[in-house]
Amino acid sequence: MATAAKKKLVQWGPAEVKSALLEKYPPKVARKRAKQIMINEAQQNETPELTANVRTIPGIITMRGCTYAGCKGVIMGPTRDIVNLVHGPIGCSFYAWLTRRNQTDAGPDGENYMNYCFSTDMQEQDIIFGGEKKLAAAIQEAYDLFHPKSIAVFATCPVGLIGDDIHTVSKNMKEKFGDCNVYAFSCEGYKGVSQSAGHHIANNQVFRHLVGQNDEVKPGKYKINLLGEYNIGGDGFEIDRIFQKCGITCISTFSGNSTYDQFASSHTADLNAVMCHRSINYVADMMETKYGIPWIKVNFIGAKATAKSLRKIAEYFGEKALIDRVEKVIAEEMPEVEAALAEITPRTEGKTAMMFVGGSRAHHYKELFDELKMKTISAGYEFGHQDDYEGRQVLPNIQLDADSRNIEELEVEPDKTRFKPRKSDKEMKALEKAGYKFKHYDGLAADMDKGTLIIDDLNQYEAEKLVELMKLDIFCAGIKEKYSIQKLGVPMKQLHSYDSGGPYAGFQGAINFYKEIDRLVNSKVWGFMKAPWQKNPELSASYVWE
Ligand code: CFM
Repeated sequence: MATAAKKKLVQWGPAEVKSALLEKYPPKVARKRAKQIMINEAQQNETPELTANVRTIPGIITMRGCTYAGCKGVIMGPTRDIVNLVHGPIGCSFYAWLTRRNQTDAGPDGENYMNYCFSTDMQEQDIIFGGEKKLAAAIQEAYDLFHPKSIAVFATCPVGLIGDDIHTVSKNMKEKFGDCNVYAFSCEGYKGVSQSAGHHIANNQVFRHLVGQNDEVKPGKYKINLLGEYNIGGDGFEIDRIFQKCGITCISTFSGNSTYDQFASSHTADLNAVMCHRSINYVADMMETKYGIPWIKVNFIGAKATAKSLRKIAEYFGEKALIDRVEKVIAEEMPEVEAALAEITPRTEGKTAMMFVGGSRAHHYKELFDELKMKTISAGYEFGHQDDYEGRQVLPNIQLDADSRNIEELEVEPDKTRFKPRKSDKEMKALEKAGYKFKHYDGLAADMDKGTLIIDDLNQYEAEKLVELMKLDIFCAGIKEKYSIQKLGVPMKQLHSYDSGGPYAGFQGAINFYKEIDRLVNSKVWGFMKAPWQKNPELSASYVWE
């Protein structure tokens, strides 16, 4: 144990690692990248230190996706009874078809279009002469075949370039049908610097066309919406199980295992619990302004975090019956979690991890590694904003660039008839006085140890360099990174798709995760791999003109 631990020790200090990452870049690129690599001080800054949500430097192999992916794939992808029709070349649909592992339960009505791939299949002649007629025909065809409640249309890059008016086409079809809500998303892939812009575009249209469409009051007590939970690998099923056990009514999940009606009646809930801050904070803010629903940040990744989030929800409602029931559920669920940890942590303690995922999981999954007594030595997001790294207190000091201004900000006002404060001013103040925080998120940096490296928009080159320099025990990212990391002799866990595993949320999910990580970090197979830099310590080359 002692010699193994010695061998694994981080041999380089963070400042040395940072300069080694930048060493090979041309000076201009190095200057830009330096601003996106932060040696963590774990301070709560008022002004952001790390640069984020900026364009990837051309030529760099980023881990990011496009704006269309963030809108069509991420926010709208898990909605089972809305036909998601892509206006564009077939590749955009094909490569987005069932690649994100959001699961769904087709429910008693059986209405589920998630396994279909709807596309207008744009051809050259549509690019030259315009594709609006083809889009109208495709909407008609989907309607005739399925009679869905709703059809969502998504723009791909060429649509914006040729100027097809997808909004007018959708509006006309909606009027023509009368019983099917049709609306469109201007989420062309190039619209923003990453998929994050697609989240914002999707949030705006979901708010405009879906939220508030059904005023019917749903049965149940303690009504919440869970925002930013996408049921990857069945996470949402585990969270729903826990909610049901606690007697908490989840009116709507945005958007794991969701239905049209859930969005339509989400404004009848009394609390918005936000899981993924990055992708859905816009909806939370807009619902608060328009309907008076407060929002809190929660996290159901990690057993302790799950317990904490449940207690936070119970405290908000403040009724003894709920508080007691939540405690009872936690007391019932935790022994199995603790037994698994007691068995596994002796084998995982002291091991090191790195996580580079989307815009919130690098933070959430740190909870699970903490529970395994593993150390997260470096982490970052593909497309997080500065508030996701350093906390929402930096929001007033974030300088908006042209790319961010390009994304529409909706003007929202309190609804004349439906705005209703869920708690009186006095009640809200009392909760805040007792330490309760609304509209609050501390971000990743606050939870990372001092001296760890926080890196935004990590790229292929830097990922390999980090592994070489820091000799870690497990690397977490996505499919694009998986095999290049494994070839370096380091186990790799996909935290987007979970490598066909999961769920990892809630209590049962935490146990699944502990077992999986135990298998990965303690497998001997990785020791047999030889990374290129182990075989040939340095490759040298020269340019032909040199
Ligand atoms: Fe939110 Fe997500 Fe994430 Fe995200 Fe995503 Fe995802 Fe992700 Mo992949 S919504 S930001 S755009 S938690 S698909 S379920 S895993 S990058 S960290």
